[in-house]
Amino acid sequence: MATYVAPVPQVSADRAEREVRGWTSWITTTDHKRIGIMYMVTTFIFFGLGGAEALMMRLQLGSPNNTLVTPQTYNQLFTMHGTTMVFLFVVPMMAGLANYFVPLMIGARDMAYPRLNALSYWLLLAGGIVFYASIFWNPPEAGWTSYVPLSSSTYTPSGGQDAWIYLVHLTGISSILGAINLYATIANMRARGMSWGRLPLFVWTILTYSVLIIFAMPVIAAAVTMLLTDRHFGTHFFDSTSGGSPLLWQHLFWFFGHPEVYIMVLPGFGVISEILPVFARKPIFGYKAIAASTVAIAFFGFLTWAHHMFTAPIPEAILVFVMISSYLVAVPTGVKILNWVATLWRGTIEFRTPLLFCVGGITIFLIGGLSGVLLATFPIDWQVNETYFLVAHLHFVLMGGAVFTIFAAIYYWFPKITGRMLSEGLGKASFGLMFLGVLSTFLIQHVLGLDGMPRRVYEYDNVGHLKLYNAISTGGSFVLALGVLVTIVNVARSLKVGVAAGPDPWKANTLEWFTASPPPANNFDVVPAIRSAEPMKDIRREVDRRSLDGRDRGAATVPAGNTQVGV
Ligand code: HEM
Ligand SMILES: [Cu+2]
Repeated sequence: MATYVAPVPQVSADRAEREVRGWTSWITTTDHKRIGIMYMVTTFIFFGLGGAEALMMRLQLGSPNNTLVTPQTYNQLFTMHGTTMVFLFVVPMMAGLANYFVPLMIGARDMAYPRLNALSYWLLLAGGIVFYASIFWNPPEAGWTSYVPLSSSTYTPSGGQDAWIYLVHLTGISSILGAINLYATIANMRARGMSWGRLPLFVWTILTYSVLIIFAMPVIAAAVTMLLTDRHFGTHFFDSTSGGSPLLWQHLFWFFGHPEVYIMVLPGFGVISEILPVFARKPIFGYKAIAASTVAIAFFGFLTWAHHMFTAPIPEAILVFVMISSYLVAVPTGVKILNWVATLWRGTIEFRTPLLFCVGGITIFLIGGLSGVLLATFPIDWQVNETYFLVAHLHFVLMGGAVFTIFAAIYYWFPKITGRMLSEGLGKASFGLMFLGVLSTFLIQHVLGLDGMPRRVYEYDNVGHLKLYNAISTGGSFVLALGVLVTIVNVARSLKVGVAAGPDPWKANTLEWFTASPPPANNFDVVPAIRSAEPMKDIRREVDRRSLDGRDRGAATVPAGNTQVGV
């Protein structure tokens, strides 16, 4: 393997040097990489809070008729937990990853609108602070779905519900601005030669994520505004006693809520599509099918919202339509999974931590997808609606599609962000604990649901196997938490003592590996022309060919990233 050392570009090094210093440089930054890091750190802290709330709930449910928390506190816990995980962890974590990596992967020097980008981050933080401030008064307690009349001023007059509304507003504006920014960046700032057919698959999913946000978020923004005026300004949009329609809330919420699921999992699918070919040492199988299935999932995702409302008074003909469109989503999803399997098939597989999290994530997601097909069959949904079967389903989907893929992304991209490798040993331990933790926490909940245990209850009687099953689930949640902790330790440790990564530790395919780790402020001094969907392979091949030729033509002809690039 030849090492090509490009001339050190003084200008960018100076600029990078000047920008790094001091905390004020962080709060005033418009650099997409720093904004990306702030997103990732902030959302991971919210993941910790949401996780602590989950553990408190699982402790309460650990034994029958437990009195650790009051019924009202339990309501507040599941509301805070669900809302935090969706609005303050997964969606903005994906925005953070996109922020950091989209410009690097397409060979751009920043996002299209850097200041708007900073605004998006600060709005997210403001939303989180407004929401969490409510724990000092009265946290919201109407669930992450805030169904009326539970969320009306009659049932929950407390300001916590209003804090929830502001959270949705602020994070919603943040997401919309971020999505416009990402879309503009991807549409306009790609390197020379990077046609749509050569766009990295992660970038395809972020493009789709952005379009979904732009279509879905305004709907929930309108809905929560109507809820706000119902609560405080005498309107009756959702008030059935004055001619309003509670069902309207459900339609508006789920018209946003179902696409929100794809907003949460599609970027994770993009991460999988980047990582599998690198660790199978083969090109991705079915690039076009995977890109097209992303768009297809997003399209069908807008037709299925009423599968969350199968028990509401809706004509059966419509339920049948919704059931069939929900099945249709499974088709492009299956296409993706088959292509991933084909990518691994006969590959020279290296079982490193990023790959383990991908394969584990696919497995977990698949279980959630299977129970999803069952739930989309409305006669089945009528039986298990609002039971732990649903709690199991949603956690399998989000754990596999979002949490595991986020961890895969952390292990894959940490070397790029920090210049240091994470420990493989700790990484594998973390993966093992988290995988076992998810299975033991949530598999048994399918049975709990079939046995009739309703969701959102703070206690249960000691009948049947409820005690045993709940104890297993609670035990599992602590194994899962321990697994997360191991990764936190791994990150903290590697920041200090991690082995230097160099620009391209995985011999990967996409352009972010062309520049130094961490990349300098301007990302690239020279952006190479793109000739395929795997530009780094082209570059490595080119360098090899030149060194075999025995003649090195120097910086003028071999495109080089920054400072020192060994390829
Ligand atoms: C860290 C592991 C996790 C554990 C142990 C856990 C546990 C729980 C528990 C006990 C509930 C309440 C069930 C009920 O009483 O109905 C719940 C609800 C929920 N969780 Fe999790 N959870 C975890 C991670 C996640 C993640 C990562 C997400 C999303 C990305 C998530 C999203 C939700 C949602 C949306 C609800 C429904 C809230 C509601 O009913 O309003 N959870 N979870
Ligand atoms: Cu749905």
